[in-house]
Amino acid sequence: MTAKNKSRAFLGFGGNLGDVLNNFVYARQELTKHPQVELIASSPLYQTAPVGGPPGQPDYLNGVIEIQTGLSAPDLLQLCQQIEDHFGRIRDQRWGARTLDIDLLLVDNQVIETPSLTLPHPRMHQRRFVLQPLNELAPELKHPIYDTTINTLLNALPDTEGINQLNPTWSSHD
Ligand code: A4P
Ligand code: MG
Repeated sequence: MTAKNKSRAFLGFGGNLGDVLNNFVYARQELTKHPQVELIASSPLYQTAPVGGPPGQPDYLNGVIEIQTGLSAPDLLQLCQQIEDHFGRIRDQRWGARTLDIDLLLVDNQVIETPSLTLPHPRMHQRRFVLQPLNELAPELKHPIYDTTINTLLNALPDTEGINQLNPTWSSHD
């Protein structure tokens, strides 16, 4: 927990169907409307090649936000899922194309392994589309299981995943 018993959390945004940038902006706004969620920072946005899933799906848009929150990790997940559902997200195919996916990447140093929530996100350390935006916000933050910084994890990735930083970003204000 950080100041005033609040947690510092990093959320990964991804999507590759419809007006994803608009969905990101709306979802970030919805999250921060919650009285117990405060936006701290937003990463640049990236166009990324799909990792896994069915062949032929479009490129993704990916980004990471940092928040401070009084919510527990399960309550934060529930809030994120409600926002995903608002966009008509249908969870039919694992790693399939989606309008909006919000993943809990890190919540303080919490390590959680339950059927509905794993923290840190179990695949974040392998993914450039997560580590590159996260590295813009918190390069020195340590992964609670690997005890290694985000910057070190990023630099250890094989340079094979297509990823391009985009301009414009979330809005003209950041
Ligand atoms: N769940 C468990 N832990 C978490 C967590 N830390 N954050 C559970 C969020 N959810 C968590 O997720 C399935 C279940 O995971 C949820 O019910 C939740 O209780 P989902 O969002 O419904 O389905 P999914 O996203 O298809 O599955 P999964 O396994 O979360 O996939 P990933 O790892 O999120 O990968 N390529 C690019 N370039 N960019 C992407 O953003 N994303 C994926 C999805 C694949 N390839 C991609 C991208
Ligand atoms: Mg997911």
